[in-house]
Amino acid sequence: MIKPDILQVGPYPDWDQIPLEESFIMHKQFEASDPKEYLNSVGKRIRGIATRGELGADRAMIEACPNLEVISIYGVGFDAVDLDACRERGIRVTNTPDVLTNDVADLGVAMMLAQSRGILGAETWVRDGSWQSKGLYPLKRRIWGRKAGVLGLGRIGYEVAKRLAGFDLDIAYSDIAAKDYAPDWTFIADPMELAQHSDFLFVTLAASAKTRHIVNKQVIEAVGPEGMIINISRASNIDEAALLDALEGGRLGSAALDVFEGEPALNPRFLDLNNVLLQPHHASGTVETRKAMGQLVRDNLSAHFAGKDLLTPVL
Ligand code: 8YV
Repeated sequence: MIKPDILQVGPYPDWDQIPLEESFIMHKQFEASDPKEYLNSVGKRIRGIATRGELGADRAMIEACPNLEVISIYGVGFDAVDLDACRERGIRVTNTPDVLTNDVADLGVAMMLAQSRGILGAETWVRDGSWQSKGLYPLKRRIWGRKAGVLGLGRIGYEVAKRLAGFDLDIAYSDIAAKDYAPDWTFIADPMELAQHSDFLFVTLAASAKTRHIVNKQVIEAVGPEGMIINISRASNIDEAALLDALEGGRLGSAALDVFEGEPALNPRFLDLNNVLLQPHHASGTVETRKAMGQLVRDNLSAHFAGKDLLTPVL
């Protein structure tokens, strides 16, 4: 069988790269010195794109590949893929839901715990000798018994809330409508009211043009000087400039963030703040989950080229 030509937008671990190359001709755009020129040179051959959640595929990339049939995303988020451009051309799109849900939820809760209890600062306190020279570490805030708000009770939000229930937090959530699978948690439709209610606001909703800056200045300030915002979704869900202003001005207590506008570069204002926990977009970054994601990327591509049903279609 002739191997289909696939445009590869970003690198994968060897355990994915090797099997990908066994089944497909991989064109590694990310290795090209001039990615645009590279795309123009291989575009006509390309029948599939393998990309990552945060890298996506924009209209220019899709248009440069006139024979494109399928885009397989290594990630659950499809906000960086131009779905309109895909619809116009009948291009199929797949992602990797479910396999990463628990790890993303784990990291969100771990970030809340780490930030609330000052775990990173406490580690430094031991290592730099402050424990001996200065004495006891400054007191931090408890999490149990306090109020959590989950903005977006989809797969990931649900797993976050389930974990928080295990930590004895009082749980409320916002979504388009109340969920019958969440009878024990309080539904608060309005994100602003949810923020007012919450000591910890978890941002777990899938990003789209509609959710851009859903966490705006008012929502951020409603969480307040004692509150924390945890973002394990996409940076675009929060007005980052307003977030920085509120963190700098003490109108928001703290934040724990796995995602940033323009990542991996980030606004240098974050680096001067000691009330924010910064993580390098690695919520799904465990060996087990990444292997499952890579397998699903390949299985979706193989299914498409074998004329079978896609395993996890977006479009
Ligand atoms: C990944 C993601 O970190 O699932 C997503 O949408 O952004 C993440 O799981 C990313 O796609 C890996 O590069």
